[in-house]
Amino acid sequence: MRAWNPPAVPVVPGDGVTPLLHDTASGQRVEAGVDDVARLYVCGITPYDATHLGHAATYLAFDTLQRVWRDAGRTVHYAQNITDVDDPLLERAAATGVNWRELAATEIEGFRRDMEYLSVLPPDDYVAVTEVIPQVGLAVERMLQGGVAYRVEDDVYFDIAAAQEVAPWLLGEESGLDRDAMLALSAERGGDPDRPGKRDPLDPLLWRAARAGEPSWPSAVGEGRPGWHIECSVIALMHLGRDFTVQGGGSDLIFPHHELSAGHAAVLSGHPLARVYSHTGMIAYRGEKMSKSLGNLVLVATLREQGLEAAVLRLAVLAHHYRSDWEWFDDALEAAGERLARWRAATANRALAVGADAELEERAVVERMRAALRDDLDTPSALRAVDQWSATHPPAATGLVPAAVQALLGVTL
Ligand code: 5CA
Ligand code: ZN
Repeated sequence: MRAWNPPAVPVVPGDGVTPLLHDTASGQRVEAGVDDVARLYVCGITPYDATHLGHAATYLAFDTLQRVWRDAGRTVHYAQNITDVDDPLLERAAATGVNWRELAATEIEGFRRDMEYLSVLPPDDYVAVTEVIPQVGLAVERMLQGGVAYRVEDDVYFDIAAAQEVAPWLLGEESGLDRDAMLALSAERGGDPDRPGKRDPLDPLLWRAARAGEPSWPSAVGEGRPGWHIECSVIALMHLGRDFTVQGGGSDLIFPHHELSAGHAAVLSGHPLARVYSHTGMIAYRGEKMSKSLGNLVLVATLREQGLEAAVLRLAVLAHHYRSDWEWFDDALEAAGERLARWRAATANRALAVGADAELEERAVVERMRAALRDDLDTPSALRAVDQWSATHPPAATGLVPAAVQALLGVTL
C-alpha cells in the first residue's frame, strides 16, 4: 500500500549515536542497530476508527528511534502492517452498515493524513494483510506439514507445545508471564482459550475458515482468512527477513500478539524474529487506557481540525518517556505551546549572536540531546537540553540546534 509523504530531515554535523534500547525479552538495555542497515517492524493499526493520541504516541516513539538511527548514519528499513481484516473491523462495519473495505480505506486514509501532519517518517513497506493472503496460506500450510499446526473443524491452530520442540525459547521468553497471566490476557486480547477441541487453550488461531457473511479468500489451506499473529510474522519475514533489529508496538501487544508472532516466525525461519523487542507505555485519558473499544479518545484529526500546530502535539507527547504509562490532560498542549514559543524566540534571536562561543555552546547542546536519546530514547531529557539552551545560553549563531531539533525531534523552529 501507499504510505505517506516523508518530512524533511536535515543532516546534523557531528557524530550521531547508536541507541541503547530497553529489550522487553531480556529486561536489559541493548545496543540496537549496530549494523549499517537497521531493520524495524512496528505493528500498524486496525483501521476501524480514527487515530487517537495513544496510537500517535506509539508511532512517535518509533519515529524517534528512526531519527536517531538516521542521525548515526544508518540506513533504516522500516515495515509496518495494516490489520485490514479482523473481527473488530468486521464488527464495526456490520454495526454501522458500512462495507468493511470502505471502512478500512477511509480509516487508512485518515491515518496517512494524521501521520503526515505529525511529520512521522513513513515505513518503506506499508503492507495490508489483504495483500499477503496467499503468502499467509502457504506459511500455514508449511506449519501443518511440519506438525506445528492442527485443525479444529476447518480452522487451523498453532500447536504451541509442538512448536516448542523446534524453538524451545518460544513461549514466555518475551513476556516473562506465567501461564495464568497468559490465559487471562489471551481471553482479553482476541484469543479463544475456551474453544473445545484445542490442544492447549493458549494455542492461537492461524487460519479462520470461511463463515457465511464474512470475507474470505482461497489459499493453500482452504477458503478463509488469516489469524492475527501470523499476519505480522509473514509480513515481517517477507520484507525484513529473520533476526531483524527491532520489533515494536505498544505494551498491550507483548502478549499474546508479539510473543506468538515471534513464535510463528521462529518455527518458519528457525531463528528469533528480532533482536530487540521494544514496547511503548499506554496513554490513558479520563482514568483509563485510551482505546477505540472504550471510546475515551482524543483524536489527532480533531486537534488538527482545530488548527493545532503538529509541533505542539509532538512536544506534548515527547515530554514523556516512551516506556512510561501516562495520562493525557488537555492542558498539556498549553505547556507544549509555551515551550515551542520559547525555543522559537531563542532561534529568532540568533542574528544577534557572536561567533565561536555560540557555536561551541550549540555543539554542546546537540551532544546533550544525542546522549539523552542514546539513553533509551530519553526525549524528556533531550527536551530539557533545548530548554536550557533557549533560557540561558547565548542565542544560536549557526542554526545547529534548530537543525538538531528538526532532525531528532521532528519539530521545525
Ligand atoms: N493492528 C494491531 C497490531 S498488528 C493493533 O494493535 N492495532 S491498533 O490500532 O489497536 O493499535 C495500533 C498501535 O497503537 C499498536 O502498536 C498499539 O499497541 C498502540 N496503542 C493502542 N492504544 C494505545 C494507547 N492507549 N497508548 C499507546 N499505544 C497504544
Ligand atoms: Zn502486529
